[in-house]
Amino acid sequence: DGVKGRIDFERVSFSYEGEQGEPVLKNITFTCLPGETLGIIGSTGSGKSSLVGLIPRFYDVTEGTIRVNGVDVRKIDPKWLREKMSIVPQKTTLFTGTVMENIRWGKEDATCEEVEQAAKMAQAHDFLVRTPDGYEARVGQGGINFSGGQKQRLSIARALVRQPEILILDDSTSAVDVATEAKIKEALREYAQGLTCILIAQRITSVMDADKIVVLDHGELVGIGTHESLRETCRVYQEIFQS
Ligand code: DGT
Repeated sequence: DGVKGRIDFERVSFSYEGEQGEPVLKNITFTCLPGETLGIIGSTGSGKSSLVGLIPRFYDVTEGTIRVNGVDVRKIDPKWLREKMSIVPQKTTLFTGTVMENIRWGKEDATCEEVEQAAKMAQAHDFLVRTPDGYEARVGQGGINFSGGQKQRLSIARALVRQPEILILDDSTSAVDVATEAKIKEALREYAQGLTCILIAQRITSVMDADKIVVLDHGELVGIGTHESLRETCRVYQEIFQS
């Protein structure tokens, strides 16, 4: 199990089908080791979401290779891949139904305890138990209207209840305050040991304590390293840091 949750990008380039011109990703190489947290940062349109979408094979690479657990993803059944990983997309998608049903979505056999544990890590448990119906509260039409940040936390709980090997958060804490975001990350470190985590973020504070950070600029990897090293060596990172 030494490679569980490992991700390798090897000279990966990618263009969306039928699109002419500059590729969306150009010659990207990096490794994310099992249990590591990898941050991805870069201006809007730099290719962050496209990059993570290649891992569960929402799209396939145009050139190069992506390996998950050492195996070329093109040789892996996408169904198996998506079992192993949870992606929280930028836009949360809750449906009309109870909170419990929403968190369980994708793992219908999860016990109430597992749902609660996931909600605790995602920092959703506390606000849920403060609502009159708790986990039985209805989401959506006629139900409780959660704030943007609360919906993001429910989406993260949904991702965690599946107990993935790889968790990908695509700007999923953008509406969550910095203190709560820090609590989520702390809970993940404490309870989800061995989980490989990829965090796309707009703000540096969201990724600065990651094991390493990939800096994207117009589809190119222009820096990789810790916050400290990038702050000294990567111009694009410095610009984001100062903005
Ligand atoms: P964000 O979310 O605004 O911070 O931007 P990123 O960094 O996540 O960038 P991404 O990967 O969404 O977009 C990179 C480029 O790819 C950008 O020029 C828009 C284009 N693109 C994104 N999604 C699609 C798609 O589904 N189809 C096509 N044809 N192009 C797309």
